[in-house]
Amino acid sequence: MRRSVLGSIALIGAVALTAVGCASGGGGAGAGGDGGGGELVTVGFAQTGSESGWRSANTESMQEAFSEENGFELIFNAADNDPAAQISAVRDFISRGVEAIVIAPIVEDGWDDVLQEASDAGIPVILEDRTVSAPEDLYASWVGLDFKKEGVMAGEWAAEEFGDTPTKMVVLEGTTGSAPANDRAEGFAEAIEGTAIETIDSQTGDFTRDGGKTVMEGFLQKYGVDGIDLLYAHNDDMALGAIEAIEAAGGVPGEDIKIVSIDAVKDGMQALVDGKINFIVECNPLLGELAAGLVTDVLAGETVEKTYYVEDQTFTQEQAAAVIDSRPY
Ligand code: GYE
Repeated sequence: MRRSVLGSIALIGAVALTAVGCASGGGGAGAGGDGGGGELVTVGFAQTGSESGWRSANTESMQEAFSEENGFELIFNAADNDPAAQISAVRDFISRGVEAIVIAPIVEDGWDDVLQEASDAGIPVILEDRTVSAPEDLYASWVGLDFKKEGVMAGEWAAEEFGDTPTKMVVLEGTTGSAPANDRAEGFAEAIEGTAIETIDSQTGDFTRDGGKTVMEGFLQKYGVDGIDLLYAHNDDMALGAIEAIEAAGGVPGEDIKIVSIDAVKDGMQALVDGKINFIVECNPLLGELAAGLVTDVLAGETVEKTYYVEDQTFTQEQAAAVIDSRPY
C-alpha cells in the first residue's frame, strides 16, 4: 500500500513539473526532444476498445491529456477487444514513426515481439491501465491500478458479510487473459479463503453489460434466483447487465442476490445508491495526465520508475450516496 501512495505522489510531482515546463516554453511540446519550436509530439495510443463505462472515462481522460493544447498529436486506435488487431495497431504506429506509443493492453500475453520491434525502432512505450507479461526492459513505464488489491478488497467485504454462512457465489469474470480479470480473481480468492463462500460457477462476460446479462441469464436458468446468494462481478457494467437479468427472472438484485463489483463508474454508483449493488471497489480511470507526464519525461530523457500505482477506495451504499454527485465519471 505504501508503495502505491509513494508511486502516485512521485508521479504527480513529475506531472506538475512537466506542466510548468510547457507553460514557460511558450506552449510548445517541450518534451519532444527534437528542438521543439512549438512542434507537436506525435503519440500513438492503442486503446482496448469501448467495452465499458470505465473505458469511456479512460479514453476521455487520455484524449484530454494528449491534446494539441498540451503539445501532442494523438493517433487514437480502439481495437474492439481484439488482441491481434491491437498488436497490428501498434505495428502501424511503429511504421508511421510516432515519437512514443501508449498501450492499454487487452491481454497480458503476446507482447514480446511487437515491444521488441518498438524498442529496435527507438520508440519508447508507456503502458497504461493493464499490465503485460513481457520483460520489463521492453517498455519504459506503466501506470495503473492494483487489480489484485481491488480483488482483495471486494473479497474482504464478502468475507465480512457472509463469513461462516454457507453462501453460493457466481462470478462474472472480465476479459479472459486480461490483467484485471486474472488479478481480481486471485485477490478475491485469497480474501475469502477459509470462509463458507462457495463458487458454484464462474464465466467471462468480457467486461460488457451485454456479456454480463447473457452469462447471468444462463446462471439463473441453471440455479434459479434461490440457488444464488452472491454475485462477484469483475466490473460494474457486467453487474448492471446481471441486474437486468435478475429483475427479468423475478428476483430483487441487492436483496435476493447480493452483488459486489469493481470500478465505481456513475451507473454502478447509482445502482449502489439504489440498493441494487451492495458494495463497490473503485478503479480510477483518470490516468491521462499521468500517462502524458510519463511520455514527456521519458522523451526528455528523465529517469522514471517502472510502475506507478494509483490509489483506489471502496464504497458502501451510504458512502456512494454522499459522493455520487461530485464524482467526475
Ligand atoms: O475495470 C473494466 C474495463 O482494465 C481496469 O477494463 C480496466 C478494466 C475495467 O473494461 O471496466
